[in-house]
Amino acid sequence: MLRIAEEVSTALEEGRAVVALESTLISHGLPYPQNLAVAEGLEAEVRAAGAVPATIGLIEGVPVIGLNGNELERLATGGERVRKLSRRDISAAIVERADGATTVAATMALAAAAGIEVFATGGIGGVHRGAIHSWDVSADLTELGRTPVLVVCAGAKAILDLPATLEYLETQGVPVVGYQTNEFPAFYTPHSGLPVAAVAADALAAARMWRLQRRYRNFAAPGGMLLCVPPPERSALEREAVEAAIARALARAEAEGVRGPAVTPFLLAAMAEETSGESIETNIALLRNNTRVAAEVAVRISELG
Ligand code: PSU
Ligand code: MN
Repeated sequence: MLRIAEEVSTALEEGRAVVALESTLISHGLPYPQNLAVAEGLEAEVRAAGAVPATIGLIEGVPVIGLNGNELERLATGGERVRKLSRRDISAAIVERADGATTVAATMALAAAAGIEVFATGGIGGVHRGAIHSWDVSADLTELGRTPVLVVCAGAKAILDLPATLEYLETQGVPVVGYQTNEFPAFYTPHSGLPVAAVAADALAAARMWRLQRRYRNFAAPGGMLLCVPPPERSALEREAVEAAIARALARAEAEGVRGPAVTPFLLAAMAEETSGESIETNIALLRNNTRVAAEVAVRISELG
């Protein structure tokens, strides 16, 4: 049912560290050719930290855990032909033999099915601004409530309603842990002014929390954990400029009537235009940083056994 790359299945059998990576950010979150360079760069970050990368996506209807170079290129260059797949879309994509990029929700589901516990992304989806009218709440949040994967991110994307996103994560029973910070990061900037539920001082502390959450899953959180890493200071955007750019991006989405799964890719592309490409530089820097932390945590988890 799943095609697991040999390097990945061997590492899993031997109890070595594996880090899952998603493909929606490649196909729909970043423009070509930067997206392909990022996909390859993130795998290199994982390897440099001593873990094995497993980028996840669907190729001709087959869920692949550990895409090869040609497949990464196929998803990076496919544009609109590559579907954006949340968990609910997987079975239809298999039946129709489609190529698909997996969101955080779908990547978590496939990673867990393959036995991978750690996953790095940029920023998770969340409660959209105006959700009180649109009901647009990312399936990433409900997936975190039920699927046991440690997701390393820079918080939720700042285009979202961050206080509402934290409330929803609380409702879902998801531990939100700050990595060397007591503040929920705001994706493009390290500061949201919102508190996290717990703090991990280093990779070992995060690994211990995850191990205990799994050991005590019958009475502690049964699903995922969110480990939130602030974006590197040197690449962070200026807070007021970000808010102004978000306001313009949201106004454009509203004017063009963008709805559903198209909203997030539209807003990320609009943010890139509104910041003359700076948002992309920040996004890439935080992806690399999150991926390095995820690999360090995965190595610590494998050492704890
Ligand atoms: N992180 C990034 N860029 C992205 C995403 C995350 O830096 O494009 C993707 C993830 O795949 C996430 C999705 O699951 O955005 C959220 O989409 P939605 O709001 O439709 O659930
Ligand atoms: Mn949505």
